[in-house]
Amino acid sequence: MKRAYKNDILLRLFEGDNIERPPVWLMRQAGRILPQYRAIRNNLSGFKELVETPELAAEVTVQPVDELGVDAAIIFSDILVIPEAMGLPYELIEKVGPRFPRTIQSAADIDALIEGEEAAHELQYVYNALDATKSLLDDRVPLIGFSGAPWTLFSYMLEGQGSKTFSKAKKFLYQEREASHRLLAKLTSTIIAYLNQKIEHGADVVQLFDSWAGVLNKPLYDEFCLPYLKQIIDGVQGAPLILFCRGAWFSLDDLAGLGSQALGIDWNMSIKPLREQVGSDIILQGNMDPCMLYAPTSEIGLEVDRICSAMGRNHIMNLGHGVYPDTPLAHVKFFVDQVKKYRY
Ligand code: 1CP
Repeated sequence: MKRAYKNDILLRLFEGDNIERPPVWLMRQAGRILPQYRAIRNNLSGFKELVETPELAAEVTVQPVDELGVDAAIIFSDILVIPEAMGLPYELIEKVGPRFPRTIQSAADIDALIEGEEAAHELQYVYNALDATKSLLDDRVPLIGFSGAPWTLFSYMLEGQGSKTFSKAKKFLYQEREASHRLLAKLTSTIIAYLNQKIEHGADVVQLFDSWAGVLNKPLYDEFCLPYLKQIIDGVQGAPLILFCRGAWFSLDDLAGLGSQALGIDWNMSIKPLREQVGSDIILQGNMDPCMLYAPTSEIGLEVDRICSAMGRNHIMNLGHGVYPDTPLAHVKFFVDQVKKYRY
């Protein structure tokens, strides 16, 4: 059943209403920038305890709604819960980042992973966090659920951590083509089951993060990404989907044609040629440079207005990637308020 929200501007956009301004939220708004988040986080054994404790995950999910006045909440979790559910556990090392103690080395490692509904069933703590968030939100704003895209998760499972070049993961694509497809297919079936469960548990919109799309090129993206993204878009039912493929400017035409309701855009893409390329019907999300939030507020204001008017209607205001942890909170609030004052 559709729920009525006190602030439903994001959902009205997806329903095709003529809204008066773009909805606004920030990638990585939960955690990182808020002192309230740090206060909760500092009392815990670590990041994983927060992610795996539904009441606490719900609390930090709702913090940016209270503190920043954003038009949507995004569930506090991480993309790396999926590899873990499939049989490859991750650790989060303080001040360093995520690490996989074991990585995928061979086709046999891929065969050992579970997938689909069975893997998604392992993520009950995420669904419980959605349930807890929905009651804490009390119908104030819609809730966004998310997943990493197959290629981005594949790259962490091969590399064991972040990388500048992702050359181990790319080498596997070139050397172990069949095994690569098997892993991407297993990830795809898991992502579909997982996102559908999130929607069952109250996610109103879902976003797919293909954060490392930009290390590939068109032939690799065509072969190893687009078919799986298409399967996910077709298989996820009951909520609009935002597809954020960072750096995938080489495949924009294809991405716009996959059937998602919205495309996330990073700040390296110019709005005018992009709008001409993808047309005015698809919703675009983004694309302010997160670094711009360090600028004086007068300049942030001008940049918000410039982006909103260049995008035109069918736009969700956001950054072109996640907000940086040391961004001044007052500037983040200014950014949100400026969008809320904008009128078409
Ligand atoms: O509290 C801490 O110290 C841990 C830092 C942290 C946080 C706050 C990590 C580890 N993950 C998160 C939360 C998180 N991750 C959210 C929360 C909801 C939100 O507010 O948006 C989301 C959506 C993610 C998604 C995520 N995790 C992505 C995709 C988005 C992106 O930024 O491109 C990626 C690539 C990750 C992996 C990851 N998890 C954590 C870190 C530091 C990283 C990046 C590692 C790297 O490659 O360097």
